[in-house]
Amino acid sequence: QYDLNMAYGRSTMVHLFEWSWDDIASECENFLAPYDYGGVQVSPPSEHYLSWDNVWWDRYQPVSYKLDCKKGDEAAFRNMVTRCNNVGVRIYVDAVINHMAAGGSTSSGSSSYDAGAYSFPAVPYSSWDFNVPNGYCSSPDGGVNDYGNANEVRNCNLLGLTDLSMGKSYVQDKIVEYLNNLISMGVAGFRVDAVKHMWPDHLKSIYDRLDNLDSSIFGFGKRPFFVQEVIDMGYGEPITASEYTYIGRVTEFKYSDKIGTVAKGYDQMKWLVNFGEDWGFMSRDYALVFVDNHDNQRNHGGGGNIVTHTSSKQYKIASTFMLGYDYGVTRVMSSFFFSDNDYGGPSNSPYFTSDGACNVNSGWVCEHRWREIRNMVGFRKTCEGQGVNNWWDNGNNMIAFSRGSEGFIAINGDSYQMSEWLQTGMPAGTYCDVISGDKSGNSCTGNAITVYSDGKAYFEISNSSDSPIIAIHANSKL
Ligand code: AAO
Repeated sequence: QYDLNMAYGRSTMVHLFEWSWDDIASECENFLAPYDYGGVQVSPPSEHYLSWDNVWWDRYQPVSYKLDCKKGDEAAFRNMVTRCNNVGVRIYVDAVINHMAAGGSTSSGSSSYDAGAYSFPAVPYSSWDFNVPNGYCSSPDGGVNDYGNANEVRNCNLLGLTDLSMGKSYVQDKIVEYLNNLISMGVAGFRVDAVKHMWPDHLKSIYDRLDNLDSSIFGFGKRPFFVQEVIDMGYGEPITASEYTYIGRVTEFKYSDKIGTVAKGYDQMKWLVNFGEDWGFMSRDYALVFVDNHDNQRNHGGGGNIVTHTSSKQYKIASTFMLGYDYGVTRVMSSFFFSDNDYGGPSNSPYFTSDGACNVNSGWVCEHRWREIRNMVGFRKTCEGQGVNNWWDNGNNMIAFSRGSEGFIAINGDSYQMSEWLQTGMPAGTYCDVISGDKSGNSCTGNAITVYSDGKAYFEISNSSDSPIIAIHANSKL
């Protein structure tokens, strides 16, 4: 199912990577709801192998489907879902259902397991429920080694992770139980992990058996949202993203690579005029897009030209374009600082500066709180349903466009100052630029832009600014 089931007009989710359930609940109330975020992708909630050295990826190694992970127990999870729903912010669960843990013996909860023997008694799964011990995997070492072999990719152990026999009705039953349990608590949908490693028809039978969402929150007959993680860079692997679009949305990894390529200056911004299907991306009706994700920001899968928070100017250019432009469902990444790719993040909660950003000493980056990004989430909400019009570029790296007559954005990615009169397509008036500040009562805390009766306005953007962008919209009008 492709619809996010978000509150009216909202369309952007944020991945609060490795945030605790308690911190997410507060963030929904204090920040996400007032700034028009529609939902949160949360890290996997299921009981998992617990590493001794605090790596983030131990959560991708389930031990059972109990909601007992290192960032909170079931009570905390339920409390988060309820508090977020109460302020109109949806929760999307990262569902790790392709496999169970690869090794280790300590779990985040109290369950014991023996990955070597394919034994996970807390589900329970036994060796009968896995592909490798039952001869369904043909690779000599039981691993996924050859992405050119679809059977191997789907029936062998990804990264040594014990691969479930998802064709078995018993295994499907257990997964359906797990997901339905989450639905009963009020979640709105799922980010499904490692989808390339599962057969589309197995996933379809599972999705079809899921309950409708809680009607007291979502209305009657609403189906869970799915975004399926398939890394398809278009490099000719036999498994493609398009095999999965008939059952739900799919991550468009090419978008992340290409927006990074442009933001880094390896391709001219003028070509963004038709960013989308014409670039070889999947239909916008199926795509979920992002500038970076938790894997490709640290070389853990995907690859390509990825921009991250570490190059803030490029990141702001890429993110404001993504949120301003009309393609796909948008997901904002929210990270913690790291130098070691395995580091699992701060144990303390985020804390904030007086202007609402995360204090860098807290260890949390909180890209979603950067003014340029959070205000473009509001821009996107205001412009929902409007097409891209009034495109302008200077033949190189300065671009501008409107969204119908609801919003207008100009970006200077060039090496000299932009000084241009542009047709905005907007009604006459004075608008606050939401990149340099906010609308506050009857004035702007940042720059103001005057749109004249002919729809034109003057845009001056310094190339040396770290945020070389101006954006105005109907709700930033004085
Ligand atoms: C950890 C250790 C492993 C150890 C394992 C078991 O790091 O060394 O073997 O435990 O003990 C996360 C971490 C993993 C971690 C795992 C379990 O990232 O490091 O393993 O938890 O704790 C493939 C999958 C894709 C997957 C990605 C990581 O297709 O689904 O690998 N992503 C998801 C999650 C991820 C998570 C898991 C799955 C597992 O988002 O966080 O892993 O639950 C090609 C293929 C891709 C493939 C990549 C792998 O892609 O097309 O499908 O992704 O290779 O690198 C470029 C790229 C290349 C790329 C190719 C595309 O050039 O460089 O990456 O082109 O054409």
